[in-house]
Amino acid sequence: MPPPVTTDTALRRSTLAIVMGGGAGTRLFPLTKDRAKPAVPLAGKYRLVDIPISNCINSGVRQVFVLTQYNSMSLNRHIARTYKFDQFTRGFVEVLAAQQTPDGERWYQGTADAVRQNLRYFIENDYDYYLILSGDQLYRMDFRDVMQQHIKSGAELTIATLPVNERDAKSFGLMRADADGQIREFVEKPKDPEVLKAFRMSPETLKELELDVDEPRYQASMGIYVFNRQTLIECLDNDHMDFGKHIIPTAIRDRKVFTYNFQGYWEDIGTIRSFFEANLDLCKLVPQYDFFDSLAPIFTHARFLPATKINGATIREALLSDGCIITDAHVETAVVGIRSIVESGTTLREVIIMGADYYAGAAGTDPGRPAPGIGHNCRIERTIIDKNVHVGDNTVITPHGKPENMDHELYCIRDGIVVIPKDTVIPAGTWI
Ligand code: ADQ
Ligand code: ADP
Repeated sequence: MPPPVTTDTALRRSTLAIVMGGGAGTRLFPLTKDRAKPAVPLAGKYRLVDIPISNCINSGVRQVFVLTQYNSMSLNRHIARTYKFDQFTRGFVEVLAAQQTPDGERWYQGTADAVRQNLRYFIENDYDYYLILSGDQLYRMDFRDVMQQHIKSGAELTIATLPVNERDAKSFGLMRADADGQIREFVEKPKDPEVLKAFRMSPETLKELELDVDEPRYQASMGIYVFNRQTLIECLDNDHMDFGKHIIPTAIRDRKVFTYNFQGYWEDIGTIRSFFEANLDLCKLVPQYDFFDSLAPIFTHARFLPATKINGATIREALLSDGCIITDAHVETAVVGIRSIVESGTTLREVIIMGADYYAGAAGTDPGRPAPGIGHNCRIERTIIDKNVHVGDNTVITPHGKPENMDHELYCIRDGIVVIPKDTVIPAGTWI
């Protein structure tokens, strides 16, 4: 029986959120070379982890653990500086890194293993519900709706789902549910076309969701789960490593597992390509994701940076963060991160510059190291430039004419997008 929680406040207090902060971090490499995945900068001034945490705070859930494979300075610093609650709210956001556990220095072997290794912290308090979230998705969801539905349906486990198309279906957990939402079948990332076909959504469901009945769609797991306390404990009482591969398929056979149908913008941003595209989409006239929603704001570290200064430039469809100086440059479809310096004669087109942690000459900086920023007369296209990168004058960076994927001392190319790792110095006149 689910516990008799009725009021919103009681519900929020009895819910613990667990953000899955990433495994080995290979898919976003080299952005994860020196930092944990949740600390990867997003949209000029945020970090990936700000999305799930802000969704929690906006839903009243203020008890959050972030599970990450390794501790990075920037993640701990960001969380410590950003998420502070007063003593009346019982709120906290804490990072649990794999290497820190006293059970031995064991990396998490998968998502379920990560939760299992930290289970003692999660059951320490009398939480009734566990909200398990992914750390690399761009979306806005009111978890109060999910929780209310979870309780109303009498589910032991609820999985948030959304319809996906045929091309994407293979990379998701897919399911088939009854009319009342109980999941009867589940398959994780099916490769066999026959299996895939069996999971197509029915024309009736497509009509209900106001979707084109002629286009095949599949009901996909968003990797967002609500577990009842006892269900989580029992589901992890084995040595299964992954939620998608093991825990969920087993639970569906033995327990009441329901779907929560989400409708709205949702994007997985866990690969270089999807991360790049989701960032650039934010530059469009009307982006799909709304950072301007003041009722459910996305929180981040409040910095005391000056307003951006523009000394003459042409700027089209760009996000400019605080503390930048742009001089006579052409910036088109670009995300310009905090403290970015862009010098005259430079063109940026389809570019993410993550900005810098400091300005030239800041106390403690190495005077011999060229300052972060983009020099004069550069041309940069389809590139992600990580933080604190110096790009010398007259540099050209473009993926055109190069392999889709490659590694070089100064840069990597992933899915046709050039990535310049954090702290790189690109000498003047370089042609990439
Ligand atoms: P994936 O995202 O491919 O599929 P997974 O690699 O398990 O599954 O990652 C889920 C989340 O956990 C991601 O945010 C990831 O960064 C994080 N994570 C992975 N390994 C981790 C570890 N060892 N420690 C901490 N965090 C870790 C899942 C489901 C599918 C569903 C998709 C939706 O398995 O069924 O369709 O999410 O994106
Ligand atoms: P932010 O959220 O502003 O990106 P970070 O935690 O990444 O914060 O780091 C920004 C702060 O870190 C700066 O205000 C600066 O004090 C300090 N910092 C980080 N790296 C350096 C560096 N190489 N030199 C000087 N200061 C640095």
